[in-house]
Amino acid sequence: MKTKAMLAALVAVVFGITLAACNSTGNSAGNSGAELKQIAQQRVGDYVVTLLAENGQLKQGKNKYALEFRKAADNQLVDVGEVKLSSRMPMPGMSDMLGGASATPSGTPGRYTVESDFEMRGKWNFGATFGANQRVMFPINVQ
Ligand SMILES: [Cu+2]
Repeated sequence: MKTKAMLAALVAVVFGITLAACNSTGNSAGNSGAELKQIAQQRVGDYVVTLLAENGQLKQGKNKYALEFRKAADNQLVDVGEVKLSSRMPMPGMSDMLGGASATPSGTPGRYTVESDFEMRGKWNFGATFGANQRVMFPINVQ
């Protein structure tokens, strides 16, 4: 009886671990396999816009990360057509430093792959224009 109970407990643990492993692979959306973590999120009209990066970090230099658009009502990913980006760093006493940034559809509607170049560490303003000229601006910290 005791052995049976222990065996049942073991089966439950193994099953739990398997489930957890399945969940984590299901959630990681990066094509390199590293887990994408949310950096910033904003609501704009009917949309929720989320910025995600591997390990939740943006680093000096070239970065590849993800931008997601969801309908606020049902939290489902939604295609928003062309997405235009701007990436600038306010510099004291001079004009903003610009970082090239582009968004391309990832293949999953509503999820875009972003490539950008941050020349310096520090605070950048990362903006996106989408849909019917809707705008979102994320203050981000580049490490
Ligand atoms: Cu700068």
